[in-house]
Amino acid sequence: MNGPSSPRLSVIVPTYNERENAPRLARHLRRVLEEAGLGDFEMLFMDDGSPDGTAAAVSELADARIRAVDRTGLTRGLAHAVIDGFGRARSEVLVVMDADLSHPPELVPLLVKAVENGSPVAVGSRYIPGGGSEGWPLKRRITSRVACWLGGAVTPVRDSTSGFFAVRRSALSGVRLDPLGFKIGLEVFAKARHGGRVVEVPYVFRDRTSGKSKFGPRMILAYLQQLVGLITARSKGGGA
Ligand SMILES: Nc1nc2c(ncn2[C@@H]2O[C@H](COP(=O)(O)OP(=O)(O)OP(=O)(O)O)[C@@H](O)[C@H]2O)c(=O)[nH]1
Ligand SMILES: [Mg+2]
Repeated sequence: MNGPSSPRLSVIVPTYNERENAPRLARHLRRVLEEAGLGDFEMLFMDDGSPDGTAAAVSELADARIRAVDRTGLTRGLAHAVIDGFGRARSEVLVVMDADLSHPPELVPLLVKAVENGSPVAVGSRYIPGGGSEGWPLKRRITSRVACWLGGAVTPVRDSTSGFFAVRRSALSGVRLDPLGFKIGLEVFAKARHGGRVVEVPYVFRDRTSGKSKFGPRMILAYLQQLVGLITARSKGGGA
């Protein structure tokens, strides 16, 4: 997959009804990457046929490095979209982030460089010194903390539910990722072959200012199911 014409990094962004946010993120991230000397990128917006026209809004940017992939007809869902993105991406360094600008584009060069410097996985982390979250109600903050604490059963990553990370493709080769629910990060942290070499880089999560959240009780249930799956796989000898 990785040939001489492959870009240096692939950024995979799952989107559903993010018409305002997705082009904004694309422009902002493009500037950050160019300024960091990482202009040789591709961005894949993995869209599940958003009725608000997200894919068309991304295509209007008319930059060959920025693509919207319309997944209409394929199984919908955040994890499905990201795993599909891993399959379509052409680079060795894969970055995953949300479209809603909760994940600061300025962190992406740090995550990429951590992976290029030998850490197979680099995670944007709210739960180490220097990290944090702004704008979330108490209920959401508690849910996130409990989810991360539970995630500790399968990975040493402190922000184990982070959806903002970079991973070396080779660390995923031969690894079967289950496309369950919302937390593809946890799946990657638990299963990628990183040998414990995981770097966490602090950032402050900011609640979305436009578009609607897709988080809900169903996501909590899916998370618990995912955890049980990961713990079972681990007890059978899988995982990093
Ligand atoms: N392709 C695809 N993307 C999705 C789906 N659900 C959510 N997303 C995207 O995944 C990212 C995370 O979803 P959010 O709704 O922001 O979830 P969250 O960050 O936990 O919740 P909030 O920050 O409260 O909105 C966003 O970029 C969404 O557009 C889906 O079913 N398919
Ligand atoms: Mg969000």
